[in-house]
Amino acid sequence: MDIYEEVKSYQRIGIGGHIRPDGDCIGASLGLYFYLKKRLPEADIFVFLERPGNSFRNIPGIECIHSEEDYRDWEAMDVFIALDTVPERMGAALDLYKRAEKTINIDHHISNQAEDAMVNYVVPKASATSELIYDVIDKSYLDATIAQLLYMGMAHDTGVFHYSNTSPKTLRVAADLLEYGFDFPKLIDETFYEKTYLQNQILGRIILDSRRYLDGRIIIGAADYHFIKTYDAKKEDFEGVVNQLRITEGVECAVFLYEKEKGCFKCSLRASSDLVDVAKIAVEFGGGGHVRASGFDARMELSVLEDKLVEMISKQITA
Ligand SMILES: [Mn+2]
Repeated sequence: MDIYEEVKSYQRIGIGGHIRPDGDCIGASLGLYFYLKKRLPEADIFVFLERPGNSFRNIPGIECIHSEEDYRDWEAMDVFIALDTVPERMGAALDLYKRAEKTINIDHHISNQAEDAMVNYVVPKASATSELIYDVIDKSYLDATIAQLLYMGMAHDTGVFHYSNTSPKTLRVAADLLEYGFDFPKLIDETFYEKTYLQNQILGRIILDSRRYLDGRIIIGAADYHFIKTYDAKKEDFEGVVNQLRITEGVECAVFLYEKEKGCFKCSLRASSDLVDVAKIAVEFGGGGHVRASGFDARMELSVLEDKLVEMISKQITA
């Protein structure tokens, strides 16, 4: 796909991603935004994402993002590019996506069936949607701004280039992006590693109270409504918790349950080995994701949900 060819004849171009945008979603959206602005200076280009977390405060273009809760009054886009998401997970921007004359979908999620948009570029083996943006742009327009955004997206979705989705191509693309010169240690420290004191406190508490099953091959941590209220914590205060659980010795599958509203849990799953396909589990609950990282929402009692997950994961591990 050549994204410029797909959108060059349109005036109003919308770019959007999934709710609770992560580093890849933000990097891909803003990277593509700066690329298209360069190639189509006369076009009206908009980025629609829920407000990114505070750790992204210093990245280029962060102030250009529209985070309105309702777009029904907006004039329709001519073309809408959905990144790193299926339409259902786009939140308020779904309205603009639906009203657009042309829709384009670029994603690396295996659960994306690639039939929703008019033009689809879905490559599950790609490490990140940001890696796919690199594929669809003319490299002669790359600059330090675009490069650092795509690099950030790839770094986030690969756990800074160490998850199994990191391919030789991922590293070649990252190497090429580094050629443009930007402060990558600061970028990755600030957007990926840095934690607030509260985040560290919460992480400690959740690990202290975590539970292990199947001889320690499954670990589950949870933050119920009371916990969240006690610490006056926000969803971003729990970032990285599930990965910390996952790297516990002997763990094949880690689960983090977060009661986002009373009675409704957001569930994050991570697998350390090929014995568990966590995408399969998430899909059964109406969620999605990748073989080793997935998520879903469930309205269920914590103990019931936990038992159910332990049963499903155990079945896969011992199959
Ligand atoms: Mn992604």
